[in-house]
Amino acid sequence: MKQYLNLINEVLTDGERREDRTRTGTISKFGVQQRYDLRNGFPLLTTKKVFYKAIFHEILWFIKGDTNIKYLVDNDVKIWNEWPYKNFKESIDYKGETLQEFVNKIKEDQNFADQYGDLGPVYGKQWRNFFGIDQFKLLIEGIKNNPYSRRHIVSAWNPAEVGDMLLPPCHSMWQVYVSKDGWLDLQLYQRSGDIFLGVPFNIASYALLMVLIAKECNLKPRFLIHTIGDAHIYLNHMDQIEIQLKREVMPLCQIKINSNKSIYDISFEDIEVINYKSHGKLIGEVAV
Ligand code: FFO
Repeated sequence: MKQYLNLINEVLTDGERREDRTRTGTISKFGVQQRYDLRNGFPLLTTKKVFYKAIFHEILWFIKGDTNIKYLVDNDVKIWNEWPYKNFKESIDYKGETLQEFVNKIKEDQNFADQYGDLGPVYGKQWRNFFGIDQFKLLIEGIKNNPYSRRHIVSAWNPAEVGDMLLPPCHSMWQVYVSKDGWLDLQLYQRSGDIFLGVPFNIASYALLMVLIAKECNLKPRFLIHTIGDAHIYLNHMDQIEIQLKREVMPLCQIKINSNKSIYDISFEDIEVINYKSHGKLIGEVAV
């Protein structure tokens, strides 16, 4: 995946030093685009080891229309924990619990999870119930019934509800294109991209989404076009970024869906990763 390293270089070369909401500090460039050809393999980063289990659970969680971290927590996926925890800390029920204690409570206490595990009307809600509209179902039906339409769009950005979300969607909208010989392309518009932590996840998420939609609609996945608004590298990720620039990219892995279930019923166990080779894990702190 040379494209990811190109993206890093582009931001380092053209970007500006900026302060941001989380007060971590970034180097940022506005308006970048990368193209991944899924015919060459599944775009899971090879310049660091990616915890893909989290990515798969997250996308299934979106498709289910779920917005509560309980499902993720029950499956040991930690990537969304910080935001509900921050919200809990600001509540009257907070009695000094650590993040780990908070997560254990989400796991063990359904009432607590209902009250403090929800992120608000984020991705799952908007995809499946945007003021009553099931955008995802309409998209699948649209691709099947009118493949060459220019309106295969799902928007997670609902201006009337962003204020109620613990974090407004980073990947805000996406469009599917069906080519005449049965290829499925997808373009994602991401308003804000954390290049070290989030972007590797976001690329693989939408690539998996393409694989799932293509299978459901009898098409073959081809181009993932990833457009990012504010593409930024957090200053506390700079060492990990430099290490990756020195690493050789490796051949990509493949992905296989081992079931004929509908896209609404596919489960984590049905998704198989084949031949994933990568360099070692790199740890970085998430900006909240
Ligand atoms: N907040 C920030 N600052 N950056 C982001 O990319 C995002 N996200 C969502 C929402 N909030 C964000 C959360 N996605 C990790 C990965 C994706 C995340 C949040 C955190 C992360 O820490 N990954 C580590 C560890 C994974 C693990 O082992 O659990 C890693 O990949 O090394 C953008 O979508």
